Amino acid sequence: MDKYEAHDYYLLDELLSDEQKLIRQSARDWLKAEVSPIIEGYYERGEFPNQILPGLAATGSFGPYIPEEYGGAGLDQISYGLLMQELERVDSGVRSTASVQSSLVMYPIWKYGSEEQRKKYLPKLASGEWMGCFGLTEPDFGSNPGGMISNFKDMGDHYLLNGSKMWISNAPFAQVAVVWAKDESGRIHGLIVERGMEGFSTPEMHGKHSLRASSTGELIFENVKVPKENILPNKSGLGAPLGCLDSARFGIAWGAIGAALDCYDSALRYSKERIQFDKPIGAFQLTQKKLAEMITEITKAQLLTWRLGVLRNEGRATSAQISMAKRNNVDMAINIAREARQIHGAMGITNEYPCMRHMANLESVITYEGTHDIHLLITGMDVTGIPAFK
Ligand code: TGC
Ligand code: FAD
Repeated sequence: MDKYEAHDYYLLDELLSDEQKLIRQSARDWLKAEVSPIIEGYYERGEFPNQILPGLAATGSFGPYIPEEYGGAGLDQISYGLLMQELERVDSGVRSTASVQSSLVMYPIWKYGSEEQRKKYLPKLASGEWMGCFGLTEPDFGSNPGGMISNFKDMGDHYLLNGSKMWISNAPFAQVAVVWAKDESGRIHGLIVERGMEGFSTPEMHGKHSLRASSTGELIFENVKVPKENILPNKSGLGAPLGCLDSARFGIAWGAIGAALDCYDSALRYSKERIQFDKPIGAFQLTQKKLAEMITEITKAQLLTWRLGVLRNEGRATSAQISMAKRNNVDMAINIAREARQIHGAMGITNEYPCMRHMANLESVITYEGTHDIHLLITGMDVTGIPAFK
């Protein structure tokens, strides 16, 4: 049974609207009833629970901020953040699926797509009838996506796409892929590639010790004929995919707090129940130090993301501010998962408690959407004005 209780040490709920709290509560109730009971099994088997897709869509998690005219929920950025927090409280893989669908597939179609593309794809993506994936990373170009070699040629009545992408969330079951590739002049564009196009395949990647309840694959393009109307017309260059990453990284900054809260909540409860040396382990100063530091770090992260949400609602959040929150909050969450696992002793390594699963998941989260060190360098560049990537 999912005994999770939310923790709000600085009464930040007072800063939320009734609508934001309602959206969060509905998602929490649905997740407790439908996803918590099954997630460990799917994680162990290394499968994504496909049957939860309609429920995820009903919570508004697919395109929370996409306007209602395109099938989205038309919510503000803080609501989006709260939804990602609830999803990641249960599992980072579940949040990943929603992040990719919303920020990496629906967002570019909404922001950079034509009106025809918006009408064709967004409602089906919002309802979960179609799932999408986002192909930026290549086998030899991870942190440095600008070096990508996937490319397309203008053949007159269509584009001819060649190349490959690796580590792509949702790829094995997605109907639609937003793929970033270079034109003949070397400029990066987004193309919408659909399952069934000849020469396009999506083999699943196996052997992950992390994010096991999320499906990850490759995208392979062998002379794929992409119709000309499938290019995203309104933005090109590396800034286009990086703009999508801003939205996804914002969601991760909120989501990581969910994983941290779940670990803290479990450790706090366990520390009051587990007796050693005739006392609950929560009575020992060393356990209290761990718990006190956890709730302090969670509270700081909650404040950071709340302010970031306000700035994003006002259109004032910078990419570097989002980077800082992604790096800080994921690092905070992974450290809390490790400490919480220790408070559970040997039981902490079992699937009766969520800490080890969160800890393993967060190893992916600290790497994808820009590694911890890349985000550190983004902050370094922002404060000095000097890029240190190359
Ligand atoms: P650089 O020269 O700095 O920038 C190129 C152009 O992009 C602009 N730009 C941005 N635009 C919007 N948002 C941002 N965050 C931006 N950052 C940069 C920049 O102004 C420039 O524009 P212009 O007009 O001057 O051309 O590029 P660089 O090649 O030096 O690279 C910079 C760096 C290292 C920060 C960037 O490449 C980077 O962020 N690398 C990390 C790669 C990454 O995050 N990949 C994520 C793949 S997707 C994923 O992981 C999904 S996980 C999904 C899940 O399951 O949740
Ligand atoms: P590399 O870039 O090879 O980095 C290796 C190490 O070198 C890292 O520690 C890095 O910080 C360090 N490093 C690299 N460059 C520098 C530098 N200039 N200075 C200092 N240190 C540096 N990508 C997608 O496009 N779509 C997806 O849906 C997607 N989903 C993913 C799902 C999972 C489970 C995972 C694990 C990854 C996913 N990714 C996806 C890929 C992810 O974005 C990349 O793994 C990430 O950007 C890092 O690239 P890399 O793994 O090639 O590491």
